[in-house]
Amino acid sequence: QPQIGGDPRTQTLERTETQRPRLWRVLLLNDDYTPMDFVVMVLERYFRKSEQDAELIMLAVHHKGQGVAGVYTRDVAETKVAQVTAHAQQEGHPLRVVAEPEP
Ligand code: TYC
Repeated sequence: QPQIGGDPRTQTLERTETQRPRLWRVLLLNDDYTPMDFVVMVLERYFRKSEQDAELIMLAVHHKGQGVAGVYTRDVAETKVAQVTAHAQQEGHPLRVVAEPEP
């Protein structure tokens, strides 16, 4: 429906479809020092994984170098990165966590 006011030569068209936001992967990166138990705890507490899933993901990161901890909208992904990085630093672990957009 045409809008009231504005430039009379243009009109705004309504679209009822909503766009889905781009999703971001939160990746855990392997290192030689962070204890396996700490990584499993992180996956359970911050990424809501079961103990079994957390152990599988941790081992996959340990062997392959990196792995997906979870997929979220950008704000949530960035918050996870900040929270986990802060927790790891508090415990003196060098764990690296990053977010990247899904292709
Ligand atoms: N490689 C670490 C170890 O042998 C364990 C580890 C797994 C560290 C996953 C980081 O993202 C990581 N203690």
